[in-house]
Amino acid sequence: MWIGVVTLFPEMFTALTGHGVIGRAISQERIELEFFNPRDYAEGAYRRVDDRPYGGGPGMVMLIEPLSRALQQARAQAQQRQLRPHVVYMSPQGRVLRQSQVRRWVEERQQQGLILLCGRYEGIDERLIEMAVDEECSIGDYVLSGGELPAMVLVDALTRWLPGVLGHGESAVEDSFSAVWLDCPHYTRPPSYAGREVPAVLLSGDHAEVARWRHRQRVLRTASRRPDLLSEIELSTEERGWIEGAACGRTDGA
Ligand code: 9D3
Repeated sequence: MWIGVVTLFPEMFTALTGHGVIGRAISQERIELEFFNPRDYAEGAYRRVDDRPYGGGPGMVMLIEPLSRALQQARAQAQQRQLRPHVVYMSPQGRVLRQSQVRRWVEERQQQGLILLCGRYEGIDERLIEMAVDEECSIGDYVLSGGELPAMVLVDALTRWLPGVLGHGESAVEDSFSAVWLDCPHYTRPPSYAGREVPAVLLSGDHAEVARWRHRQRVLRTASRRPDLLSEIELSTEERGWIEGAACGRTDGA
């Protein structure tokens, strides 16, 4: 999957490209990131990329021309590869990213690629959004300093779904399960630490009982910590029973 990134700070992306599964996916060319810096298309001795907002007020707005030229370069590179990428503007005004959207993008855009537009300052000129942006994407309701970290979040989330990126046992399909439910608790050696024991069922060797225990933990944790997620889940009778049992104080599954 080809991803063009329009950013004033391409160096930030080494945090993503130099480490772990994403670093490996890049060196294996399962994903290709190409950067386009509006600064390289800015004019004058100062190579300005921002200016004061019409109407006044604090902060600066990214100039449309350097940004638009960088975007055109990205489109030209995509065209050379016979790609027709969507342009996604990382923006606090966008729809909040969810795992379902990540999956959709992988399915829809894997063949055609994506161009991610990272804003700085107060954002970009609205006319560029109207003219060139297909979708706006936020990663959540908190204020960051620009679109680079959100773009890295998106690339990380997308890359995990590409064929061959995750090994056995850490399949993205299995993770989609944990996109619905919160995860169960995990334990490793030693079996006893500071007087705290690993739950006996995990040492029992009874795989069916382990699976049942883990599923019940996922359900109970989701119900107590993220009840908002339950509205999207159709509960089985057993799952409903676990939740109602916990609500009246039982944690023994009875
Ligand atoms: C006065 C209003 N500004 C706050 C200082 C609005 C504002 C402008 C620019 C808020 C954030 C940003 C920079 N953020 C992003 O570019 C961004 C972002 C985010 O801040 N949170 C979650 N997702 C995203 S995607 C892009």
